[in-house]
Amino acid sequence: MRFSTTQFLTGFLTTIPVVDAHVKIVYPVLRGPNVFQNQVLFCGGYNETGTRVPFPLNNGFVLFTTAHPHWTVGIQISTDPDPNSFAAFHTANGSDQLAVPYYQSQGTQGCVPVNIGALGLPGVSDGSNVTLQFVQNASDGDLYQCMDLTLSSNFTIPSNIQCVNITTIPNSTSSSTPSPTSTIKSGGALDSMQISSLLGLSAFGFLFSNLL
Ligand SMILES: *[C@@H]1O[C@H](CO)[C@@H](O)[C@H](O)[C@H]1NC(C)=O
Ligand SMILES: *[C@@H]1O[C@H](CO)[C@@H](O)[C@H](O)[C@H]1NC(C)=O
Ligand SMILES: *[C@@H]1O[C@H](CO)[C@@H](O)[C@H](O)[C@H]1NC(C)=O
Ligand SMILES: *[C@@H]1O[C@H](CO)[C@@H](O)[C@H](O)[C@H]1NC(C)=O
Ligand SMILES: *[C@@H]1O[C@H](CO)[C@@H](O)[C@H](O)[C@H]1NC(C)=O
Ligand SMILES: *[C@@H]1O[C@H](CO)[C@@H](O)[C@H](O)[C@H]1NC(C)=O
Ligand SMILES: *[C@@H]1O[C@H](CO)[C@@H](O)[C@H](O)[C@H]1NC(C)=O
Ligand SMILES: [Cu+2]
Repeated sequence: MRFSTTQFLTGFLTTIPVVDAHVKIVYPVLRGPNVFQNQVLFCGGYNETGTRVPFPLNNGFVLFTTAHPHWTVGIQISTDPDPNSFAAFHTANGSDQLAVPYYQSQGTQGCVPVNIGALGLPGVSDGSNVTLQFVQNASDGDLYQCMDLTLSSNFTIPSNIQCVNITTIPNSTSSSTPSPTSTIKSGGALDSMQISSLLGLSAFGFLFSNLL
């Protein structure tokens, strides 16, 4: 979803040209640079495998920030050396092969523990290549981001990257959420989540610090 200052809250957001507010993976590195409008596509718009980065075989995590107050996330896993379609993240019976089952939560930041070594996937061990596809389902549907990894039993995530959930939602978001009707009247460029996020100053600051 995209919106510009001229579409809404003119005068309040005078210095902000365009803001995209889907989801942003903080850790690990993505298959390719994040392009917000492509998050609705397979692997966030990247079909080709990227440069693999080391990731802990056990006790890793995926850290993300988001401007959607309420969301469902899950993490798919593929052992295909070049996973280039949703099917590469499926089990033999066509269901999603999951490193982390889908769960519902809320807040501006989520940290999802990922223990790949404990999944018992055939052939997956120290040194294996895997790809994770992070999926977030919130107010504007499914969003995808991929991470191409090489698993290592001796790799430690840098200590400056802290696995923390921030589950609080600014009070203003719940009290001043406009109706879906008013969202449509604004031109369809904003959903109620975006508007309510912008109406909360702390959420607004969050957008600047984390999503731009
Ligand atoms: C990725 O694959 C899809 C499905 O085959 C295709 O529609 C899309 O154009 C491809 N994207 C790129 C950037 O090649
Ligand atoms: C599909 O296979 C997975 C394991 O590979 C299993 O957990 C799941 O229950 C199966 N789903 C169906 C619908 O059979
Ligand atoms: C993992 O991927 C890297 C880079 O693509 C490749 O050089 C390496 O041989 C692969 N390792 C395995 C075990 O397949
Ligand atoms: C995501 O949410 C939409 C409705 O908001 C629903 O139709 C869709 O099935 C959901 N997808 C998943 C993977 O849960
Ligand atoms: C860590 O494990 C990898 C194999 O996964 C190995 O190549 C590397 O030498 C190890 N590093 C250390 C510091 O033990
Ligand atoms: C974040 O919240 C999820 C869902 O409740 C939970 O599974 C996970 O362990 C939490 N992460 C941390 C670092 O507490
Ligand atoms: C948010 O609301 C709760 C409960 O109504 C209140 O305790 C808290 O002080 C409020 N926080 C802010 C920042 O206004
Ligand atoms: Cu969004």
